Amino acid sequence: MKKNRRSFLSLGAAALATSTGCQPGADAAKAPPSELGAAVSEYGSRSPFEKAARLHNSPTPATASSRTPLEEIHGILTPPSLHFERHHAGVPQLDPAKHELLVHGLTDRQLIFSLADLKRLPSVSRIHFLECAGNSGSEWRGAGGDTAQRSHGLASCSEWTGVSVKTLLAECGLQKAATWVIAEGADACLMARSIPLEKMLDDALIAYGQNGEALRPEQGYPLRLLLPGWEGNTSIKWLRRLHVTSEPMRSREETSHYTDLLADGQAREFSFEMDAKSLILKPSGGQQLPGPGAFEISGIAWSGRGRIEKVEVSLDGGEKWIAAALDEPRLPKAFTRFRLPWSWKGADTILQSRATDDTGYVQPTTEQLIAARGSNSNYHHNGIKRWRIEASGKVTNV
Ligand SMILES: Nc1nc2c(c(=O)[nH]1)N[C@H]1C(S)=C(S)[C@@H](COP(=O)(O)O)O[C@H]1N2
Ligand SMILES: [Mo]
Repeated sequence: MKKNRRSFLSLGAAALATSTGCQPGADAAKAPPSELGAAVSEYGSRSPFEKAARLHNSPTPATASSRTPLEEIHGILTPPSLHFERHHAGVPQLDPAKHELLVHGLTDRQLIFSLADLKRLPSVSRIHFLECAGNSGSEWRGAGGDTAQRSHGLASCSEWTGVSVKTLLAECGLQKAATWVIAEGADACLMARSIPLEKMLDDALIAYGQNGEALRPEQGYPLRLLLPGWEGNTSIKWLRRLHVTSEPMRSREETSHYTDLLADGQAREFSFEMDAKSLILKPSGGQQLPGPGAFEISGIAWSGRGRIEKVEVSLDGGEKWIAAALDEPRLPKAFTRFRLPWSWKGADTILQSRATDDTGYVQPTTEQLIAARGSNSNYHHNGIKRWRIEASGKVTNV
């Protein structure tokens, strides 16, 4: 990997200039601007030249979702303003001074926490991706979107700050029979999911912070449950209740939705973990290469079961696989950025990437996935994504 990187850089300035099309800087020293710039501001804004935007497909709040423009994001963190959204009854406007979280059921004490109460408890900050189980669902039918945003944009990655659910449950005291926790939101659909107590005591968070500021209303302001690595639907937003029980409630969201219908008519239920996945973003569908020469292939990989160990890239339709360099830090259940220097000769090319996580799980092809699970489901598609570079430099969905 190191060797590849060196040879990319050792092309030398002159070679790089011709291979990437950049010009030597003859009259670079133009006169500096003489006018004053803008004044300081209380809350920042982006340059008017920057146009990255969420893509939304639905005008009604009840079925709304919007997608992160993954191909325009640098590094591994998603700006809150570009975090994907999925909500089933619109975004409620909750007053943080009035919002409360009730913890009850099989606990020694029934407790109500205000936001101020929660902020007095020890806080933790961790970087994790969040991905809707339906992300890249259209790939089951080979109808994947023409861009990375369209096919895979229901995934984002943030630093989340809040209180461990474990800390909270310790405050309440757990009874012996407790095995499940029903989490309920304060939006009009009363979104509820049954979560095994084991997960709650492992790495579940009650988050109030997102990338350094308060959660955005779209992400569940003022409080959300955050279940690292699990299907996004379980990370209940606008969280208002944790009901400790001894069995799952079998809510709409875990029976008619978010189950995976197999070829034999049986359904997988409680398919919580998001399996390892990767995606090449540069280049990716909808982009146009200016012409043959040096490029950096770059993308993201993630696994709901742990850390990304390896990402391999194939430049020839899957014959040969080359290990890509992985950016540090490689955090568990978080996006990991991979990179591979590449010299495109101008020929029609199929690009694809394959992730391996630290459990040894290898990202399958869509064909392997369908052989195992049929193609009835909309959920949990983590198959290898292929992009085609046409001889014209146009990048298209395969
Ligand atoms: N209360 C509530 N929580 C919810 C939802 C919702 O509609 N209401 N949508 C779920 C779904 S399907 C997903 S994928 C994630 C999306 O989180 P985000 O909008 O912050 O990206 O929130 C989950 N939590
Ligand atoms: Mo979702």
